[in-house]
Amino acid sequence: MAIQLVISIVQTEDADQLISALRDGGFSSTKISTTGGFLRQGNATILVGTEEKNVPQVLAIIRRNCHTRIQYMTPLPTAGEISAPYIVEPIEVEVGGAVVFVLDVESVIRS
Ligand code: 2BA
Repeated sequence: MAIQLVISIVQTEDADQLISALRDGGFSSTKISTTGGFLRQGNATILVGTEEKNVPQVLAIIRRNCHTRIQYMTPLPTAGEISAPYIVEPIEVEVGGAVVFVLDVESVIRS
């Protein structure tokens, strides 16, 4: 029986709904609080270990429950700009729905 690990990085706002939908679908999950390297804002990483044949169902649940949103970030001034008058213009960044990695699992051990 081939097991795969679905790692999905989702927005914090979507995490609880996603976990509930996974549970309704019969899937166990683990949520880890994480931080995106670009925006430096909190997000959530959801781990689901499941049989390979179930992965399309898990991906469909993720797709249904994770939404695209616009976030704003304020770029930091460079060294040369700090002393000069500096107008901060927030930039729009589209985030999500989810960034998903699917990995083969060598073994599952419960002890
Ligand atoms: P962040 O790194 O905070 O990135 C948030 C959003 O910023 C990204 O949304 C993307 O639209 C944009 N972005 C990221 N890096 C950028 C750059 N160098 N220049 C311009 N825009 C950039 P998503 O692609 O939906 O990613 C959401 C979160 O998923 C990321 O949060 C990060 O935590 C994770 N992620 C995305 N790609 C990843 C990867 N290849 N490896 C590991 N984690 C990843």
